Amino acid sequence: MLLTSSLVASAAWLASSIHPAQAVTAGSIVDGGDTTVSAMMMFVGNSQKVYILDKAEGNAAQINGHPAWGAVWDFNTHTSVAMDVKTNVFCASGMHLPNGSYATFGGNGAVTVGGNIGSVPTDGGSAASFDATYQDYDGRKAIRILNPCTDDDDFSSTKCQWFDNPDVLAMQKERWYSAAEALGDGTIVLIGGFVNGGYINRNYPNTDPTFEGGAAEPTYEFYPANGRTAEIMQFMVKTSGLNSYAHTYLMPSGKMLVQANYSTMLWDPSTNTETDLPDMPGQVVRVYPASGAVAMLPLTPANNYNPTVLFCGGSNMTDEMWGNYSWPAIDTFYYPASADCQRLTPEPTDGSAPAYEQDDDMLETRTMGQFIIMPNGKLLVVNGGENGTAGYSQNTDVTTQYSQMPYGMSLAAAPATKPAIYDPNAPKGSRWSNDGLSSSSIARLYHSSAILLPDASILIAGSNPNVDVNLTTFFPTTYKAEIFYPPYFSSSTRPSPSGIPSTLTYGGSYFNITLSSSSYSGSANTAAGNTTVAVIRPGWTTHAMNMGQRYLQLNTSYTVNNDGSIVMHTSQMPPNANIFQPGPALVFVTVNGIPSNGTFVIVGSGSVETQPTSAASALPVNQLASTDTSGSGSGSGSSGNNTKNNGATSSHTSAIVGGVVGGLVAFGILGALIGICLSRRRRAANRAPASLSSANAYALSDRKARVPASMMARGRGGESGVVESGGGSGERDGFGSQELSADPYNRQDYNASSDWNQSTAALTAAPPIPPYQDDVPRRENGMSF
Ligand SMILES: [Cu+2]
Repeated sequence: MLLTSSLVASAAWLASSIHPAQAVTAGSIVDGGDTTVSAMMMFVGNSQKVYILDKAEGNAAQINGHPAWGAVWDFNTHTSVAMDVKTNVFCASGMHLPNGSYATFGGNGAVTVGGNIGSVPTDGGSAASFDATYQDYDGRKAIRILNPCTDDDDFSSTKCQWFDNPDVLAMQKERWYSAAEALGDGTIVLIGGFVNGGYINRNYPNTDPTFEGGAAEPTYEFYPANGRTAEIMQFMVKTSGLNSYAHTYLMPSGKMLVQANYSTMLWDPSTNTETDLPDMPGQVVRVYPASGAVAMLPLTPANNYNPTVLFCGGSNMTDEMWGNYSWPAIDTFYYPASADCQRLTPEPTDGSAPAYEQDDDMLETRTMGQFIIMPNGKLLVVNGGENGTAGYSQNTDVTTQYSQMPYGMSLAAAPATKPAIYDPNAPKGSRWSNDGLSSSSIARLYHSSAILLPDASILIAGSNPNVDVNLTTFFPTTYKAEIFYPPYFSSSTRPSPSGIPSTLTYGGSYFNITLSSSSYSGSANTAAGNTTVAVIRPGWTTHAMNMGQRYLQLNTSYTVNNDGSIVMHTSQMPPNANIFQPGPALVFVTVNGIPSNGTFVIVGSGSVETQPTSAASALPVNQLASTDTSGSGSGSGSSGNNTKNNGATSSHTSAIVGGVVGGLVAFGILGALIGICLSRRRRAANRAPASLSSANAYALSDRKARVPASMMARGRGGESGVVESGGGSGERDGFGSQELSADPYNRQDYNASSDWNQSTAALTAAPPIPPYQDDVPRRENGMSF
């Protein structure tokens, strides 16, 4: 009898799962199939599809007669197919639009084999408009729009494909590694970036911090521009060098937190005025290529929706260590990343001055770690390395020959393969734990990515610290995806809420979500008090960032019925679109720490416009059942309590490990001299001959792992076979085949996917964008990116 009922419970979980039927183990990392292209960038389009972008490179997968650098991965089958992308999307930024479409911004010029400049040169030979071999177009100004489609749509139709035609729709400036953040009306702000790539965004010494001779783009601009022209952001000048992929978070006031180098400010996008905030303690750099893990903590009724941003890891390399556009001055792969974490509440409501607050160190040093906010309000950190930085290069100032580079082109080493979980509500000293979490066998270094899936698991993919596809180096071009199952997957059943609307408004009438008694186990009255409704935007992931990622817990009250069903009376969004910008999101209902599957919703009006708001309606008072019944759902997640009633269990193991790592960090902070000594010592250790099993062909999760001499001398991958075929394709014929002739976001018929079914009001068409002419000379393409 007991066996039978547990089988039934197991079957119920499988039926409610939107995966293929397979048992999953909490804390495990399992194969997620192949991504066709290396997943440098990803976003979740709907409940079926994850869209993936790579740089233009020599992927084996072909589409329309050239290597693919776009793909779509199916959540149900864990398989992917190539999608055509016209322009080189290398190191773009991206963001959702209010109607559920996604946009990507900028990238690289057209390249050919080996990352070399494509066959149709432009800009005096420093870039290319097209390459005949890879058939990629210049993507530096591109704005590409995708309307997510489902299997009910025709994927071969124009409306399901990337709109990618810079002749029609483009930014005013050439940008890669720009920041992107949405405003409260859904407008996207693009900030800064490189014109033509490089390791960091400066020459050294830094004599032209504004433009770097034309290689830096210190301006911001809007999409849709609606007549607004690009303007210089003074903060980009101040932070010159370490200012690409700036961390940007819109605040409730409408100002934006901007963090780059070790500086911080609040920026008013309506007036372009800046208010300095304190510097990052310890001068730890969090932006690319230090690439710390950064996220806004959950916005909750308890914190009155006032944002706090968490910065973890990155690098405390000093100014002279960073080098310039070409490469770092030190052997970064021997230099420990930072484990330091700081919190910042940029707009305190108690009258205090904004100040960084020391948080618990991560359990390990980590560069390129990234935060995924889970439905239970905890943050997963995943991916990255314990040593070094993002970027790749054929040499450094110290190791001048590529044949002597110990990890090929990778500027990071010692992959951090074990995720960890941060509980923002736990007492200080006990916020981090990796108890019960598995390690991956795949290194996820530069150009890897991760994102929350609608079933509350996490998709992990990518890694390619190489100029072009290289399958035989230490840290190869990676096509394998993995799925991480957080501890709440220990529950055999999940809440199955009904009544979640397809759109949420800013303020207005509350709605009811009903949970049947099979959605939880134990006391109904207790479960009701332990239920949260969260709106999560997983964001657009690249370079260890999830641009636009936000978590907002809605206000709720409850009525518990005597049949064990629970009605959650749920408020709409707070009546301020700056707190959670309009656009697509997932709604998760979490009971006793166990989340439901996410339901896709559109927050706001679906259009780029000042969002309609109304006052929040009062919620009914809580009503417990007079006869408390027990739910028929089985099991309860090891993650235990949710954000509302957090018990904050602390782990002795994590405290001990944290202490050890903390010691290492303190050592790292001693500065350049000791850091370099340490580097030399590690380099010597790394170069000592040793045997290495084939299963561990790189220094996986052990920064002291040794690399055999036989693996140190390697050919220059991807440099052979450069094709320089000539110009006939420079006519941009490829674009002519696209029928759309206007900004696709502004087309009413464009966003008609059955999954969204969201009407899209027409926008005022943006005025024609004048061609941008830079007066300053361009630099040659750098070696490092
Ligand atoms: Cu990149």
